[in-house]
Amino acid sequence: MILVTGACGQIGTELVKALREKHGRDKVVATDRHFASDSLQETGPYFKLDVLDKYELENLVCSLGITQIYHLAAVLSASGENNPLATWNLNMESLLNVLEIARQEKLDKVFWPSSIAVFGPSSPRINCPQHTVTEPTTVYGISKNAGEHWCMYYFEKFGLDVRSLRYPGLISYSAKAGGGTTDYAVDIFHQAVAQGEYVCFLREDTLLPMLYMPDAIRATLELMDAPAEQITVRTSYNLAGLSFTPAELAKAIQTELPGFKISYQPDFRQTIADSWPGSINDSEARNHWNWEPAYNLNAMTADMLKHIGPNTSEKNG
Ligand code: VAH
Repeated sequence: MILVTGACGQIGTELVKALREKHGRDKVVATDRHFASDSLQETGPYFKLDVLDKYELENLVCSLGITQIYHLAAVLSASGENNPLATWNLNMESLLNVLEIARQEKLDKVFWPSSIAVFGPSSPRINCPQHTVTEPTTVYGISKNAGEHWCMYYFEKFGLDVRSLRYPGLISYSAKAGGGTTDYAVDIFHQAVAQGEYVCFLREDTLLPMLYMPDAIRATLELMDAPAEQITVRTSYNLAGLSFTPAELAKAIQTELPGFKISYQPDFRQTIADSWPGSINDSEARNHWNWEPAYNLNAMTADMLKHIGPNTSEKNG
């Protein structure tokens, strides 16, 4: 029996769907601090849950016979800077609640998302390796960096099978991204279809590592299905898909929507983006559990526009 926290978020919305398809709708319990979106409630069990309430979480785990937890609830990089201590508290206390309950109840597995936000200005900018300097400059990145070491501690000290991925910026069409620095790469599609133009909050040449959500979900399921002995990185695996700049993404959109226009008004999120690597080396994930992304920039762009807007060929007249 699987429990997902943060089920209403950008990853959670897709991961609950994929887990329910894989394991059966009643084997996956979705939870979030919000009331559920209809689709989540229609497709299986849902509970409103505050992940900071350890007692409530433990009750749910024990009463439902949970054996795995996917703990997604967190505050992201941009929102996190508005309230640093509340971000640290939610991101860390909730993870420690999950790790402690998983240890005490001897759960089979835990998944926890980290991020390329654990890297900072002193990390290699291009092809950033798995093992290198991690000096994050956001509270989100600091919490993910610390969380990775807590995950490794619970694996080494208590034998808890907790696994993690350093997601790059994730792009999806079904749930709006919320509070991230890479959100421009989601918003741009909605604006391109709705308005035919987009004002980007990052500079046109800002290279960032990204991944299309179908690839991210598949990577998560493949990581969790791999034999434990193959998972030798117990902080969090680098994961890469594609890297591009806003200008390159706009160009890809223009091949489908020729009239689309972009302009640039960098804001505070530029400083965050500039602190992150432009591309990631994920050779450990490829070698340890056969990771391989499927979507390139053009395939992702075509699929996003196919799902977000009216048929683009009609739109082009
Ligand atoms: C953010 N989408 O922008 C997240 C992600 C690498 C970035 O972790 O905060």
